[in-house]
Amino acid sequence: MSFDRSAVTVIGLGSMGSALAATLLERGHATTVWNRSAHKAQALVDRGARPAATPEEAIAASPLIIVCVLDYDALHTTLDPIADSLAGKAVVNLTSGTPEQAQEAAAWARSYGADYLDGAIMTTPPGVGNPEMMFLYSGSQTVLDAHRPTLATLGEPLLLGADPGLASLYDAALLGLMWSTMTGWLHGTALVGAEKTEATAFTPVAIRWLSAVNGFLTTYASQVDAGRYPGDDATVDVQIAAIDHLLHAAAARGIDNALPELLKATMERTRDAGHGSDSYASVIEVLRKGTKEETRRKAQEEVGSV
Ligand code: FVH
Repeated sequence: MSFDRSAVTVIGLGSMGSALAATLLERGHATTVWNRSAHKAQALVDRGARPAATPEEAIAASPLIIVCVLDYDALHTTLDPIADSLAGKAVVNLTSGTPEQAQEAAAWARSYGADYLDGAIMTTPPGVGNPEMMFLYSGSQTVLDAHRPTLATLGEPLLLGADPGLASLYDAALLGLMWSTMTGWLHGTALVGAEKTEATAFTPVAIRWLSAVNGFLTTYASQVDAGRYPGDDATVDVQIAAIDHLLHAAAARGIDNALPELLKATMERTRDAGHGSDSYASVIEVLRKGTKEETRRKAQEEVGSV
């Protein structure tokens, strides 16, 4: 059987899978779709997608299989019973999960003769198809090289390395960054909002501040890599004094202070570890130690439970 090289199958037609399939269709790819709840395929079929009656039929239709379901349980529920049909296929898994789940899925796919690329979508469904949006990939470079034009229609593909877990690892790290940034912005928005400043007035100033913060990150990245944190811009001691102003201003206006209190406690642990006159980048020493302590605690718990 011969294939159109750019033919693609999308398995999973929730909000994200539907956006992926719609974009592929728009860009002229022969797109076969399958979803557990078949009715979700209808809007795509109306736009030219080919509906598959079963996951097996969907896999047979294309050399490139994109999977975007809720989680890895859903992926395995769908594909395990028909895993033999994956032989010779390129599987691109855009389902969110942990690095370990991605590594296991890669080994599982390889054991059935499929080539596996894991991916993390760094946008929401409306951003699919925008070349400025990042699609992080890790695993088989062969899959990315063979299908780059198709995958590039979804967003800019960034290959992080051969370890299939890397895309999920970066995804987790970047979502953590997003949540802390958005919660910090919302805390600031609540604070100025208490004095009748609207979010739409505060936000342009906040965004301009974030571009200065970008510069701090660039400076501090080199310090983290070098393991030296010269406090020649602003020291941890100075930041601890400054965060008290935020805590006071927010408490006086009835704003929840859980986030800045956590930040202050982390800065104080950094100071207590001897980094008071170092830059803010030295907080990484406390965060890394936390990871080690957590790992040790878990290991002890596991030993204790045997
Ligand atoms: N939506 C987003 O903005 C984010 C952006 C970053 C990446 N995520 C991840 O993408 C995966 C899918 O997310 P989604 O937004 O499309 O999610 P839903 O709209 O809830 O669709 C879920 C699909 O998964 C199917 N599904 C669920 N359970 C099973 C199962 N046991 N067996 C087979 N399929 C299953 C579900 O099918 P149905 O309920 O329609 O029958 C949908 O197709 C996800 O990993 C995000 O973290 C999206």
